[in-house]
Amino acid sequence: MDVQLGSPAGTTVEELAATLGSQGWVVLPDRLPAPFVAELAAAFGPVLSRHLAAADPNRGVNRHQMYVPFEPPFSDPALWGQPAVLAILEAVLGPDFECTYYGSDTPFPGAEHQPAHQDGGPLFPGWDATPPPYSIALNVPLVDVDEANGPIELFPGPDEPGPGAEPLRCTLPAGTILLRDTRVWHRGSPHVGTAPRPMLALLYTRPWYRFVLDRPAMSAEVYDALPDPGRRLFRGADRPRPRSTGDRPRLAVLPSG
Ligand SMILES: O=C(O)CCC(=O)C(=O)O
Repeated sequence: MDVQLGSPAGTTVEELAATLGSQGWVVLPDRLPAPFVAELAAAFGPVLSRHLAAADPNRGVNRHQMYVPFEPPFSDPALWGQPAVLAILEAVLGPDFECTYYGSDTPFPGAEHQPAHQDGGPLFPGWDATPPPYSIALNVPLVDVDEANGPIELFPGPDEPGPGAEPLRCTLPAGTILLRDTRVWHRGSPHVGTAPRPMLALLYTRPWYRFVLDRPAMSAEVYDALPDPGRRLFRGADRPRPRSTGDRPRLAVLPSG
């Protein structure tokens, strides 16, 4: 789908990047268009059903982390390559960042509070300084998130939140783009609604950072056909090649003597 967010209304890329850098998260003023979000949601349902048939909850009671296949409509650049979003990410992560994770989080009715956690900890634990961001999560809920269906909660500040800490509850319309530094303390909140709350989660990281979960997987043909800047963003993707076309490159054996 050929959709491109406009320049952020009333807010510049620089201002949004500055907010992301200083606060740790930013909600973008423009949402993904409703027809594209509906297409994503319709495709997500069957993928989730297949996952549920084979997997137990893996992020707490009634809560599933699931990889999202790099195939239409999820592989559409409208999701991973919005120019305004990439400009914000470049301002925060530098020019060489990659997309290193393609997944989702879905709490179901009955899901409970998660413990507050970071998706990526400090790079140098114990060092009394805050280095610039090294990885940013992009979250897009595929349904309207309200007080009932388990909004993600974000805690301000660099430190682990204490018992009385007040989080921001991200009640967001479907298609909203939330960018958050993976060092931000956060948690899933109880789901007391009636239907699953799917939220896509992509990760953009500086090139030297290794995230613990699997990278996006795609065939060499899909990778080679990616429009710019996809081949840069997904250069570290898992790209199995059919054996008949040769295996991964190996070190050359030099003739002796
Ligand atoms: O989906 C959510 O609300 C948050 C999920 C989360 O932070 C996690 O599973 O690590």
